[in-house]
Amino acid sequence: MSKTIIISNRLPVQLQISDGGLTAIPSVGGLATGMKSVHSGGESLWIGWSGLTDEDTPESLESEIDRALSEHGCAKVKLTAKDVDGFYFGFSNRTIWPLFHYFLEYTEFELDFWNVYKSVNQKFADAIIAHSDENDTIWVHDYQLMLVPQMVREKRPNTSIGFFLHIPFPSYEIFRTMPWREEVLTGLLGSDLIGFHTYDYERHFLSSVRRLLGLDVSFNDVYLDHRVIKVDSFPMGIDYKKFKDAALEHNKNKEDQRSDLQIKLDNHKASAPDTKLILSIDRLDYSKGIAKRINAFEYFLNKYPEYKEKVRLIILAVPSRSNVPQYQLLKREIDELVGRINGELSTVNWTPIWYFYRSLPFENLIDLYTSSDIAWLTPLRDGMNLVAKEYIATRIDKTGVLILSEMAGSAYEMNEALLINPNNFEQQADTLKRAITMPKEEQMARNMFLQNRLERYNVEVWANEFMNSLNRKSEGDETFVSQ
Ligand code: ADQ
Repeated sequence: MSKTIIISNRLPVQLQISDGGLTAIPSVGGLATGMKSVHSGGESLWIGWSGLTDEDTPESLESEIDRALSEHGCAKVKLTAKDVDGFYFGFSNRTIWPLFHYFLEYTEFELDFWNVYKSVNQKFADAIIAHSDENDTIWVHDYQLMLVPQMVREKRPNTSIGFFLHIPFPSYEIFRTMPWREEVLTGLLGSDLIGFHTYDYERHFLSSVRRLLGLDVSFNDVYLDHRVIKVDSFPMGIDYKKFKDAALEHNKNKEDQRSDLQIKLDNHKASAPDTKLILSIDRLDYSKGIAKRINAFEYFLNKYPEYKEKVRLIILAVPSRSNVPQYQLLKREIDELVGRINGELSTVNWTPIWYFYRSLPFENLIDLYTSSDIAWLTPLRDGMNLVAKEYIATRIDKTGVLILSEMAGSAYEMNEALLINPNNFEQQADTLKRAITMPKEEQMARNMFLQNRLERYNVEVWANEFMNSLNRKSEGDETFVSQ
């Protein structure tokens, strides 16, 4: 029986060794939840890195690891600590991530990183070949694995291969600065279908293919040798029902079932009922514009001092890539900014910013989403931004205001949000005021449209549309080849 093979850097479960035994922890985040509907039963296999390097893994545990992973429908790619350094912390997060998010000043073009990236992509491709046959459908995910489609194609010329990029694809002017640009494009073009979150990313990719490889491009088809590669946009949705149901459940919770965080939030509301809670949630990443957002908050309080003691900004930053120097610097910058602003503006009754630097359990995310009057998300660049969608899905009574950066992929689908340019402090200060004073009826009218769209175009629909398009594509190709 043919199956679907999903490939991503990380698996939906991460293994940890504690007291000599193994623990499997479910991965949080968009990709893991998004692919759940495809990764069901015995019809699919998910291949990725387990989170343990070879050096961390005693040989005696190898077969136990394989067994634990296979219980979750997964198989591992073995990586050494040097692989993880050069491939993940190196080329993926010091070259591709900053370049594709337009942070040229942070982008490092290191030949050593590139060589490890190539060899690790080959390890992933080899694992796919070992675990699949010609009839299986392969779905490769994200910027860490852009060479894998072509590497698999060389061994399996007729296999159906899809690729989805979760981050932006930058404009040609940015992309062409990379020394290995042709190899990356050729790697991706090993696919039959290449998916992006937005039409803009799709156009940028096609423009690079045309100008750098000189290939024929017609609408969204690329012609390469005897193959036609389809390029399309598939904006990723969320598990809408999961967030809505969690919020409904949360609202039913009795006094004694509340989390410590919810008790803190409720006490805050009781003691200052007129104070608006403004929420910001992101991985701690320079692309998310957290430092700028804090500066914009200070600007707002100076421009509209009447809102001092009437608003509170909650910042939840999830630790991320802390081995990369830029992330360490950013962490320090945010610590200092929050400290300075709280030091300068706090009063006996009021601290302007509550700052949490940690990953929170799902229940606490729901506490924050449901208790906040405003979600303020200002990435400088973001492939999609699922937090914006999750916030809206939890607003059961349809109140709440979403302020969202135009630079997030989700802004294309969320027109009823208040869209802002994160570099424009004047506009952000005015938009915050507008959000604080927005009548309930207007909030509800906007959120009704947003919720309807999110419910219809949920993550399951996203995954199915991609897979259907890939399947249609391979059926069509058979006709093309046989003519
Ligand atoms: P990310 O950059 O990680 O994803 P995002 O899309 O917002 O950004 O997803 C973050 C996920 O982490 C959300 O599902 C959120 O619930 C979860 N999360 C956030 N804070 C958390 C916390 N403190 N504790 C636990 N979980 C938390 C990348 C791209 C995005 C793209 C996604 C999916 O950068 O642009 O939207 O992939 O394609």
